Amino acid sequence: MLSKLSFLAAVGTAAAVSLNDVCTPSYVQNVLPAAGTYSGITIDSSSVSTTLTSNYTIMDNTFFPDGVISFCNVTFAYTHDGRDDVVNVAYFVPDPSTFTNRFLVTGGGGLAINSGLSTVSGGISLGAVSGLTDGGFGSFNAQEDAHFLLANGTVNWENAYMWGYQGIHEMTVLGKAFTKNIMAMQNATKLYTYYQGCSEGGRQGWSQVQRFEEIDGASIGAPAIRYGHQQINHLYSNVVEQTLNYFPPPCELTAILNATIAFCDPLDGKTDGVVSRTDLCKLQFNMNSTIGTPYHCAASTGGGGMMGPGSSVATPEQNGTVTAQAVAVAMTIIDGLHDLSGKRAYVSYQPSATFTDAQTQYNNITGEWELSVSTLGSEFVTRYLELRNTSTLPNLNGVTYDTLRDWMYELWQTYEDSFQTTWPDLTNFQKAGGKVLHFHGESDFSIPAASSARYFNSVRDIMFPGPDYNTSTTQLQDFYRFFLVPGGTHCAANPDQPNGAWPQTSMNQLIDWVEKGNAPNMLNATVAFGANKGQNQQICMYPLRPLYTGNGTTLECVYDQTSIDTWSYTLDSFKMPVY
Ligand SMILES: *[C@@H]1O[C@H](CO)[C@@H](O)[C@H](O)[C@H]1NC(C)=O
Ligand SMILES: *[C@@H]1O[C@H](CO)[C@@H](O)[C@H](O)[C@H]1NC(C)=O
Ligand SMILES: *[C@@H]1O[C@H](CO)[C@@H](O)[C@H](O)[C@H]1NC(C)=O
Ligand SMILES: *[C@@H]1O[C@H](CO)[C@@H](O)[C@H](O)[C@H]1NC(C)=O
Ligand SMILES: *[C@@H]1O[C@H](CO)[C@@H](O)[C@H](O)[C@H]1NC(C)=O
Ligand SMILES: *[C@@H]1O[C@H](CO)[C@@H](O)[C@H](O)[C@H]1NC(C)=O
Ligand SMILES: *[C@@H]1O[C@H](CO)[C@@H](O)[C@H](O)[C@H]1NC(C)=O
Ligand SMILES: *[C@@H]1O[C@H](CO)[C@@H](O)[C@H](O)[C@H]1NC(C)=O
Ligand SMILES: *[C@@H]1O[C@H](CO)[C@@H](O)[C@H](O)[C@H]1NC(C)=O
Ligand SMILES: *[C@@H]1O[C@H](CO)[C@@H](O)[C@H](O)[C@H]1NC(C)=O
Ligand SMILES: *[C@@H]1O[C@H](CO)[C@@H](O)[C@H](O)[C@H]1NC(C)=O
Ligand SMILES: *[C@@H]1O[C@H](CO)[C@@H](O)[C@H](O)[C@H]1NC(C)=O
Ligand SMILES: [Ca+2]
Repeated sequence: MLSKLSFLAAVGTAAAVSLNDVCTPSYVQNVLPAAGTYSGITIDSSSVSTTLTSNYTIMDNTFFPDGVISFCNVTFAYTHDGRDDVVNVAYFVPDPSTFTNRFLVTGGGGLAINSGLSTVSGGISLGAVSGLTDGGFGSFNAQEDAHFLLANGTVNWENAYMWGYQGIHEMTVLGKAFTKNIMAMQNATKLYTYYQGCSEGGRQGWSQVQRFEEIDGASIGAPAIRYGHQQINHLYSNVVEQTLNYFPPPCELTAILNATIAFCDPLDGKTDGVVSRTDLCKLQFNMNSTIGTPYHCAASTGGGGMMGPGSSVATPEQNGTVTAQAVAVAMTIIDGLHDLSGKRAYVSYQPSATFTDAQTQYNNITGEWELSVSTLGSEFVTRYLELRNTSTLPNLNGVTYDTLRDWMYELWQTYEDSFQTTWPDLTNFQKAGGKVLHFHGESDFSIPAASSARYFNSVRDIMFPGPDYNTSTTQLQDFYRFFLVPGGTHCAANPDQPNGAWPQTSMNQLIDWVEKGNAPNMLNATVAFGANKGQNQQICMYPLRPLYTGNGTTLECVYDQTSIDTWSYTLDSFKMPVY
């Protein structure tokens, strides 16, 4: 202890400690979090590793502007006392001369608990020590599902809770202590702690905001919250196809999508290929009008379908006209899951999102397009409900809309306290001064934009039940602001609507809010590709909606009750409230 303090005093007095100086195992061993920083956790100081990286280039990153950074990748392992496990954490340390008293917590995506360099690198460019964890899954690249079962029928619940919220929480608490030590911060100096993540990383962000007060500001994109509903919903498009007994060639659905974008683009007052008002699109576009539209897609040699990674089977030229059956499939998908008695069970994608879950596969023996069960959805039936070590369902025989509703209910109940992540009371976080900047691509094909709008409104209803809509919304926006990103797809700018801008600098705005009190009324966004790459656009704060006047020259954020109402759904297929 004495030697550690004198060591810190020594480095503290040095005029300048360089990145080179701190990037050694012996330096790091002296600045590890003190024993007892996290009750029940013991750090293995012999596990420390350090790797220096100079002049790493960030380019075309969805969530951070371009830049060149240098950093030290510090890793160490810890164990949970009484459990013979190993959890690895990594902290990416900027040059001490560029440190800004910030720590960035990062999450993963899909079934990964971290995103490697792609998110921490942006933290470095903001002068933050930036952390990630392996969740105890064996390595930084391990996927959670590979370790979810100890054997068929036996859940590794430790893994489940580490994934649900605990792993990132532990990494946060240890990382804050480590950051203060390695940067020789004075006790009184505030260490600003941020979170950034999208999709599963967005869910992981909410898991922290809902339970803990460690984070000062969270930038959360398209979170995979309401996990049970969300994951089973990936099977809904397939069940629609099966129920209506029509398996559209991918090109036919793309033709419907293209016609939807063409019709709905100008409804926002600006003809730019971007559907900035999917709500008006829902209200005004009748997909039946696309019946008879000719379509053509060239043959492919395999390795990926029209609408994302499909089977590797070579597909023939697709040439035809849009059928009434395909339109019925598309309309039923957009309408969202209802049980067999007609009660609504879940929300769906906005019109203008690609029909990715509906992807069919070509059978080169029969020459027909047929059902291709979404593995994103099926794994939650086989592994997470049936506890079988496989991610694929061979078919959906006997599966009805009621079956999907029941699967949602079972997953919700089973994982309510680990994965579901919809706790709507954020009072403790708010009281601690925390801020959330939440956004969602309006044309998201994987997590419905309406899912985020629903959670925003659930928090409003639970936290501010008394006041009227406008008043409660304003009270909520004091610490939690939500933005729909026009044209945006799943956690990214959208190649189908290339003139739409993506909020690449949301972290800067969050920092400005947390550290200077400048709450963002609009989100700053940048066009990611196409002829207008680099162009700046501003994004309206929900529930206000964009509307261009002056032939597309002037953006207004308007209050439109009819449009607001399209984002509200009664999920009366469930007796319990679905937040
Ligand atoms: C990093 O870039 C700087 C500025 O261009 C240069 O001076 C330095 O030598 C580079 N460092 C390494 C390790 O390449
Ligand atoms: C950080 O270092 C660890 C240990 O050497 C390594 O496994 C990991 O891949 C590194 N991370 C990155 C993003 O380079
Ligand atoms: C699950 O299957 C994978 C791939 O076949 C295998 O590597 C793994 O050991 C299995 N896990 C269990 C718990 O049986
Ligand atoms: C910082 O806080 C710790 C724990 O409260 C205390 O032991 C230590 O003496 C303080 N250091 C300084 C420099 O104030
Ligand atoms: C849909 O629109 C895209 C982008 O304009 C185009 O590349 C594609 O060929 C169109 N597909 C169909 C089937 O209309
Ligand atoms: C679309 O066409 C179907 C079949 O003709 C019909 O049942 C449905 O009401 C139509 N929908 C709209 C919105 O016009
Ligand atoms: C059918 O697809 C399979 C799998 O890609 C391939 O091996 C086979 O050659 C194809 N057969 C024909 C007739 O194209
Ligand atoms: C598509 O099919 C129609 C009708 O069979 C035919 O007239 C047209 O030439 C075909 N187009 C292409 C590009 O193959
Ligand atoms: C575990 O379940 C999978 C999927 O049902 C099956 O393929 C595998 O054989 C089972 N393993 C054992 C040891 O029973
Ligand atoms: C709510 O606020 C909007 C402006 O943001 C205003 O247009 C609307 O009239 C208000 N509604 C009520 C009921 O006050
Ligand atoms: C807003 O985005 C533009 C690019 O679209 C960028 O140049 C500018 O620095 C950003 N502003 C802030 C405050 O981050
Ligand atoms: C409106 O804007 C479009 C696209 O910039 C332009 O082609 C058109 O001439 C404009 N119309 C008027 C009436 O200014
Ligand atoms: Ca438009």
